[in-house]
Amino acid sequence: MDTFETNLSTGEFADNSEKLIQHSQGVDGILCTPCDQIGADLIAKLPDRIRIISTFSVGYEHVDIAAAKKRDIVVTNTPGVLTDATADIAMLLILGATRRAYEGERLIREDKWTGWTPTQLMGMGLQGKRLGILGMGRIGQAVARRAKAFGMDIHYHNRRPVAFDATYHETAESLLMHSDVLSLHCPLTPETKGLLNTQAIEKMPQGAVVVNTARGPVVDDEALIAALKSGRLRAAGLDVFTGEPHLHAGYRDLPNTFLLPHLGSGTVETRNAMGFCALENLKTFFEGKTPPNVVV
Ligand code: 8YV
Repeated sequence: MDTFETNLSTGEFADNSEKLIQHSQGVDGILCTPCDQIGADLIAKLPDRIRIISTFSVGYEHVDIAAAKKRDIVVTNTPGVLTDATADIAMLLILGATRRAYEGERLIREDKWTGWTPTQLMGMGLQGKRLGILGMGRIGQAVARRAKAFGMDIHYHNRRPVAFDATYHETAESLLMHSDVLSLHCPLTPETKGLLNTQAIEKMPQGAVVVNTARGPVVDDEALIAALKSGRLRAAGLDVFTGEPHLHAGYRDLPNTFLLPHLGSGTVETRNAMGFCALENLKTFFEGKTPPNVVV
């Protein structure tokens, strides 16, 4: 099997489709990441012999699935192996945002801590608070399991109810109304793009917290920043951003944001497992079998 060189670190390939096409000459399959934008235009220009696109990620919004299908190109992803690592980061964001971790860190690093006081940097406790999970797939459920151990009351919205002991909301609107902390776990689709906009935020309880480990564009940045600035929302914990790595500068200026550079799956164990999973998809395909994680 020939191989395809991919950029595993930055968004360099996002506007570099010429390089992708150039590298895909003479090979049969592509191993990519969400940094590689593989849209319909690019797929149309790929050599005929390309038969599979294996993405090193669970999300596959960067590949135009309809265009791949049209050309009979198989698309595979790496679900399952990054569930726990991503759920851990969601909990870190929930804790970091509610307990004001960034503000505390900054006090220490800037040497501005003048000593313990009874009311210093008081955060929001999780016990008995409602965690709203938007998208109750593998990762959503793993977050729910963890949050239960923190005493949270779990609510969720999903296209269909799942076998999980939590309160199901038929609409996203109802979930928003009942979320003291909202954690996003839906895929990025035309339906979910900009889902958390001003109108949606207005439905949330005063002083609620938003956490995003899904995809940046699910959130309307201007709306979230305005709500964080005004105090309508208490805090946000974000691991993903629109236009990564160039996030909206407004997030950096706010004390009530806890920000991470897309670390959801960033453990040695998980990235290794993702790599093996992506390779297994390629290997089984070229052995003439159906790969374990076919999207198309
Ligand atoms: C990956 C992710 O680390 O798998 C996904 O969809 O968002 C991340 O956890 C990233 O996509 C790099 O491949």
